[in-house]
Amino acid sequence: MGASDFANLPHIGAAVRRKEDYRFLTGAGQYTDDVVLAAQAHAVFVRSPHAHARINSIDTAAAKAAPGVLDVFVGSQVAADNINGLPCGWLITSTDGQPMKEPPHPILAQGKVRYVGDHVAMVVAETLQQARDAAELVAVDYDVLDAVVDVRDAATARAPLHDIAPDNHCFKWAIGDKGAVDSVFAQAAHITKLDLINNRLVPNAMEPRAAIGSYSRANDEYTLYVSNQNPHVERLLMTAFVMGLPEHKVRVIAPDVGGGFGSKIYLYAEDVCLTWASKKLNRNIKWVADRSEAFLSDAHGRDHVSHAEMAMDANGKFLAMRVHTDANLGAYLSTFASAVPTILYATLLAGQYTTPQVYVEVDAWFTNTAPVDAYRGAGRPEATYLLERLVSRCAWELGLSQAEIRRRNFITTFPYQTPVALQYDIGDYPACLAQAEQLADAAGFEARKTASAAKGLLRGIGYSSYIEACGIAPSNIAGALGARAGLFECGEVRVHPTGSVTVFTGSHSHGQGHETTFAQVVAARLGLTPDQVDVVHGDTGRVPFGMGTYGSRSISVGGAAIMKALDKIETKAKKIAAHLMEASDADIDFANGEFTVRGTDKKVTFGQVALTAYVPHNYPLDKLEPGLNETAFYDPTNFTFPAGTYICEVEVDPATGVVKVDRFSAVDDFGTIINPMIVEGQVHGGLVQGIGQALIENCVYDRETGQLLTGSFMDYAMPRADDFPEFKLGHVCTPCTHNPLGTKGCGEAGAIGSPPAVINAVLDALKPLGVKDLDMPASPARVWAAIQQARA
Ligand code: MCN
Repeated sequence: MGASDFANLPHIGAAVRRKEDYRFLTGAGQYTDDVVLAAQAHAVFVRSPHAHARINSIDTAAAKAAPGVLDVFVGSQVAADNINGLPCGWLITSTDGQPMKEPPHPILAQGKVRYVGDHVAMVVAETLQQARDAAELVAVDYDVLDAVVDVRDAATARAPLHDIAPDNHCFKWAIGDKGAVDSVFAQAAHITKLDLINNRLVPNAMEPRAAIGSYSRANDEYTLYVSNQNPHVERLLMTAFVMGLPEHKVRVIAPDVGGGFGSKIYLYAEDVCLTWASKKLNRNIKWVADRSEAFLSDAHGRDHVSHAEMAMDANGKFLAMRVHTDANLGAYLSTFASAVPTILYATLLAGQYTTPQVYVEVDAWFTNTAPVDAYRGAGRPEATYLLERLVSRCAWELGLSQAEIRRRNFITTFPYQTPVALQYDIGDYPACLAQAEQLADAAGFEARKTASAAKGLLRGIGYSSYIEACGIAPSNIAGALGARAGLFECGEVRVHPTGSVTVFTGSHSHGQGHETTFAQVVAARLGLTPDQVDVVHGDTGRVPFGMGTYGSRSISVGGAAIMKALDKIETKAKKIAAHLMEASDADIDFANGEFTVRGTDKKVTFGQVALTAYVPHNYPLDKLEPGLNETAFYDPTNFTFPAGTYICEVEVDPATGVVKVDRFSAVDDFGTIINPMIVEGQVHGGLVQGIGQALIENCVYDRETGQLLTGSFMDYAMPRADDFPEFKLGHVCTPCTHNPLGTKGCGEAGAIGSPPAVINAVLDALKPLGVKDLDMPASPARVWAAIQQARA
């Protein structure tokens, strides 16, 4: 079935209410902490209070003797059991001929701690309170070392973190033709330059990380319940790389998960510790992070320092771009960390524009901070922020409008090969910009600006035209870019005798509504209602295989795997229908849940075929197996490329520096939309995170001591509903050309496109005062200081 036929099926494009919401809204969700196993003990982790220190000794005697304590574990015990460190550097290699530095990332610290919150010991006790009390009794003798937290200080730090990286440098990665770019720059009519920082963020899922390790002596099997987006990969990493266990002896269950935003796609040390210790103690062991632990030990996001330059002709046509980025990796190389500032970042820096030459160089550094890895958008928000800030600055320097410079440079013919490896299959960027300007009433901006001025306020308008690569998978493309492993997705469709269906998917839903949208896809294909389709995910014991959810890949890769399984179901079901109607397979048509014999009025329903598959009657066993159950794996040929234009309007109070987002319009192209209500919710969520980054969210470590200064919601500001106007959303639809649904991912777009729109708006407002630059977050203090500096 082609993507255009698919888009016209019933249930596709329908705002079906989320099936999963009944259990969430009635308190019937089952999160990891809701799982209570027999004789469950509790773990508490002793964490480093220092950013960088040598461990002289760890004395666990008093803790072990404390009431209720079952045991206290330290790094040497883990190592003695041949448990390896966490896998790192999974995806990319250096491009400068030097090997990427892949220092060990021990499950529990060995000899040294490298960030505040690093795992030192695990206490297991009968109750949580007993474990907490005992953790206080673990005495660790540290020699405190100098710490470095800012990527700009990494190379000159006095005490390097890892022996194998004496200058704290992890890898260099470059893409594009440097020679060609430099020669264009040498002759360009105009060059615009920009230095900028992409601020570090803490993911802050509503449900903090949690896990339960469980071991069954009866069959020598482990079960790990874990709040994770990626259960099969978690199992693969844990068995193949860390614990050396046969995979079939470990079951990973990620039940309901209260948000992940990318921070739950990796294997964490706690998960390994709990699994390992469950056998040692022959007990089920639960650990639930408290919010402070989450701040300290969840992988953080972003943290880039970049310099960018655009070479243009006199008409503002982009000729070449060059970028240098220093990426902060934190204390260890987290599982996907090397992919974030490389494949997922540099390859997107061509944006929506025809810039013929782009060269990007990335240096990645270790610092005494929590590891940095994927966070909603992972690399693509950093690329969009840099490029869209640069483009608006180009416009201002050339005296063009933010819309005009974009229009002059938009790609308009497809497929389009960028100079940084990607081939965009389809899009309509001018249409997105035009619709966004309409929604935003861009024409009325000047009048609103005058009205704001009358109130003593400054009004600014900011544009951002983003593109992202979603549907993270294409093994061939990822491999060509240096990835060590490809990605795909798996789906199984099990038709039951009564004609209802269970779908088993390797995608994981932790807020995205897959139980509804995937059911819509199956119902549309088989002529059922979404209620007749149940979706199972998040359990390696039930789902054949999976690569999980991140990179807005689920509908376009996971959904496509299900479509492939449905193709197989349809082929087999047609054979059964042919048998029932005594016709040839080739003469059977299937539509709206009915099989018909072409040119006759003979028909049988999907339900009749399903029943026959399991209750065969005169079945042609020589040609057909009973059952109606198919599995498929799907590895796409390309990414999907959602794109859009966002326009933000702000009012700034020059007396206080307070920025108010007054209007925000977002037009996206997600190809075919399965469920517009869910997509709208995804965009809202992304926008809130992106605008949060632009205005208030900021993870700050003390530059001297390496202490996390923003370690709670008292200091790390989260956006709230009343910080936002009602978003105006619009859509352009150019269906993806290479997946059977025509979909493009929508889960990250809002977080990717919005930060530069906001900052461009703030800078536009402050232009009359002479403010040219501002880093995120544009907090009142920062904006006020920038105004004072410009006035001075
Ligand atoms: N969808 C649709 N039509 C489209 C595209 C998507 O109806 N053209 C639907 C999908 O069927 C799915 C939802 O929209 O129900 C999101 O789909 P998709 O864009 O494929 O993204 P994923 O499901 O792979 O979700 C991942 C993405 C990412 S990478 C992050 S980070 C993120 C996000 O989704 N984290 C989230 N959204 C989140 N939402 C919540 N509530 N919690 C998180 O942790």
